[in-house]
Amino acid sequence: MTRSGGQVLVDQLVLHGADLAFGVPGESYLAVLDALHDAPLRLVVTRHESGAANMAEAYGKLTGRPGVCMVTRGPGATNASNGVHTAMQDSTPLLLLVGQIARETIGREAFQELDYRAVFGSMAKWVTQIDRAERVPELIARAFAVATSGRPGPVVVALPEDMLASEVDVPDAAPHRPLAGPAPADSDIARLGELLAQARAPLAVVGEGGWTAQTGADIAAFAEAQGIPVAASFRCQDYVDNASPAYAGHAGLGMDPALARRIREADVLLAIGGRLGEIPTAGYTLVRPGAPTQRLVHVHPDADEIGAVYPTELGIAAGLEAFAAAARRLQPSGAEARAGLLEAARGEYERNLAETRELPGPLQMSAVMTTLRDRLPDEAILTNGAGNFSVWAHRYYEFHRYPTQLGPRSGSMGYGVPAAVGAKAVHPDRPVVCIAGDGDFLMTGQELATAVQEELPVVVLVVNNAMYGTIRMHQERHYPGRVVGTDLRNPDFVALARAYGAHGALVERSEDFPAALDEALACGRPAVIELRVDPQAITPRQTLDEIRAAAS
Ligand SMILES: Cc1ncc(C[n+]2csc(CCOP(=O)(O)OP(=O)(O)O)c2C)c(N)n1
Ligand SMILES: [Mg+2]
Repeated sequence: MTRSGGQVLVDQLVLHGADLAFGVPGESYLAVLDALHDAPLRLVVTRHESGAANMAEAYGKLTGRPGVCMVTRGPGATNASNGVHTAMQDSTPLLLLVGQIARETIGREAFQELDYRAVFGSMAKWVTQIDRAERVPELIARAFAVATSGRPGPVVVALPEDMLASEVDVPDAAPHRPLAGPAPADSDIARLGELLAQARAPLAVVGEGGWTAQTGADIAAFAEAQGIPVAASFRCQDYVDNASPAYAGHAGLGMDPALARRIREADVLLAIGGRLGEIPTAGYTLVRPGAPTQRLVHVHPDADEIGAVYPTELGIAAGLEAFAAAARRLQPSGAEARAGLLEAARGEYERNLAETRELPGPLQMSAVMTTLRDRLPDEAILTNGAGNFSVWAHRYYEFHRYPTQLGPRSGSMGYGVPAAVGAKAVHPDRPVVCIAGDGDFLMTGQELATAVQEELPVVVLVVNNAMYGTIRMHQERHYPGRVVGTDLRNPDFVALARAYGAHGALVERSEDFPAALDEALACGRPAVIELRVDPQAITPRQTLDEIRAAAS
């Protein structure tokens, strides 16, 4: 029995477990679209390829399986590159399928021709092109394996259109079975016990790819028994239940100085997953590349990441779930000698959570976040893009379940709306709330049309301060009073939402937000709430004028 290359491809996606795909159609992959006509795989069609790629990225974060994104050659692929970059920085499994020009025209710079190995070479975990339809099962199986193994990441596969249209007789691949990742050696766990026995001020930092809810539960139990505070790496706040007595806060942008001090002064620093990158180390100042003052224990599923930036006292190349289970079984060692440490770190976290400063304007973002914290159930999913507005979300919201936070560790604006749409497609029964800035929202806000078309009732909060506020803040710090390129003259967000067929509401005072939120959550349609905030309220700690005065 023969099938088209496109049909073979779709059959492989389905047998490897894909139930959703996100994309913008193109004439370069008509045979794939045709195969989707009767496939048990829902295609969510977006209005821009960055929307599709970021929805697929969100799918990857939520399920641990590669999010599938389908785009056309040239401009379709370059538009999607934003999501590939985020998947790489965030260690998220992603499969970007690109319709490619016909094989016989390659190398002539034909219409929309690109060499994807070159374009995505430094952006993706692996890039390939499938030149013979007979090899689609083999190479798509490899794509699923590479995207999910070790440090998960994005894989890009170029698919020449004549290859997709050709008819072949080829068997399917075996369904992909994700690797559990190796268990840590007994000697490594014993050495960890020895290091902890001597530790007076240890701290664990959890983060990035390969996490599961079970990993989080085991790490919380381990940390509570051992008396080790746990910090969440940048935008990994849902990795451990924030109600755990061991949870000590978020090592992200706008980090609590008390937590920064604990990281800097830790005697044993236990990095569980993640890379201890630039953000959780406050620009590599809390942990020094080459010569950290902490005794570093780095646990990572990919041995290549261990020792890549910091020399380690103990490197453990292991699956995080296997490591967490072994750590939980470890006899507590040294916990009495550091009695009171958990309570002290926890106390700082709770103080930071409770402390709010009254900022200019009748709408306080801290009150908005407290309302969300009080009103949303534990399974609600929160998404955000990049901008100062996200600092309030990170500081004043609490997460209790993994995975419920979708934020770009790449720092890409425009992530929140597509991530929310993707999340709602995965979990239609859960509330999904996106927090966006006015600048951030308009980078991908057209995906509201996708939410309306696909009947995915997400709630988007647009924090409108009429500027690219983050950059204005940096401007005032470095070039006080010289404002260039950061003011925004915005559309009427409520009218814009309604034009899309969404619900729209404006909130200008803190006390009006709870009712507006309830209405948006209950309306059964995608909803936008514009939160009009005072431009002076630029961070939870300082106003714009204060930043300018301090710098002048
Ligand atoms: C795709 C992308 N472009 C540019 C930037 C640089 N950048 C970071 S924050 C920011 C401004 C964000 O403005 P807004 O969404 O209105 O949030 P605010 O800071 O005002 O709260 C910019 C331009 C970025 N991080 N990502
Ligand atoms: Mg803004």
